[in-house]
Amino acid sequence: MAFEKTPGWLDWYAGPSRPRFQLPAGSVDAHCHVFGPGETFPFAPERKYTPCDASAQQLFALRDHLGFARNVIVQATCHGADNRAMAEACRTSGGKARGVATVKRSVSDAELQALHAAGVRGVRFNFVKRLVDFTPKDELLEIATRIKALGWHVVIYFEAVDLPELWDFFHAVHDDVGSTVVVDHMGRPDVGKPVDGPEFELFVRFMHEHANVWSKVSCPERLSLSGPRALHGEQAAYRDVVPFARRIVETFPDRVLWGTDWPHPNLKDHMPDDGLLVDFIPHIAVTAELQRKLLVSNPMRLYWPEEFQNAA
Ligand code: 0GY
Repeated sequence: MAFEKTPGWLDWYAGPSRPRFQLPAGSVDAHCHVFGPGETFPFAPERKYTPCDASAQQLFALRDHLGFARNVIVQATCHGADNRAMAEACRTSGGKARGVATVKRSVSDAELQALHAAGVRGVRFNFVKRLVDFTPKDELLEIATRIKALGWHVVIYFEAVDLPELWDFFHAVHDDVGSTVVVDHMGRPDVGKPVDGPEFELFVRFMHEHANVWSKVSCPERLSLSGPRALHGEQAAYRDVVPFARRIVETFPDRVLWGTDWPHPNLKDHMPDDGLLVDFIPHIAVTAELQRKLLVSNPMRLYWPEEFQNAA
């Protein structure tokens, strides 16, 4: 089935540079997606955008080019709760990819088992209003309880202004259900505000008060107001994101993950060179030890616990 991309859609960057930063051996790109291809895995009728195709083979080629060993493939909203593209990508990875699914209350135990066999280890609850329709909290709590039995965790995506309203629900998932909770992109802080201002302080407090909340310190290209160019003689692209990500990495070194976010859905202004994104990492994880935790031991502990001892 042929799909027409959302007008103005930016395709992923086809000629990424080779990073100058050498990733530690065994590094995991812990947040990326596959889109379709639409001919094989049609996009969901309820989607809010129609992307370009971005296949598993193209993702694995990028993985090898950048120097990653593994991927965690997160279900993108354009596929709704149809996890076939993501699950098939995990299956064809030869054990080098795990997945995070989106499921509905109606999912059967057999379907959950099949996703587990494919490599899925978490579900994603999305609260970004431009991406998804509302799902009742009792449905999400029911899903969280069911997937806990499989040893899976819950990935949450929300924007910073919505954290106060969502706090009690996240607290229930963490404390009542007992799930590990992984936050996408640091809860999308407004990096135009101070890193020690009330909004980001609330996110830091959220992590302090919940011992099993983790954060992806990903997506500088999505959060940055200063953009990809190094300005005013400073070296880091996306430099306004550095203090936010660095603070989380240094405060919670054992609960952070990093991912490219390839193929970068819904970017409006520019499409990042994934090689340059990798070169951002040493600005936010400034020692070899922090880099090893962020890129190897933390994602291995969460997604490949059976191999974690070898990676630690
Ligand atoms: C991301 C961010 C976005 C999109 C999705 O599943 C998705 O559609 O996650 C976004 O538009 O902010 O993590 O890829």
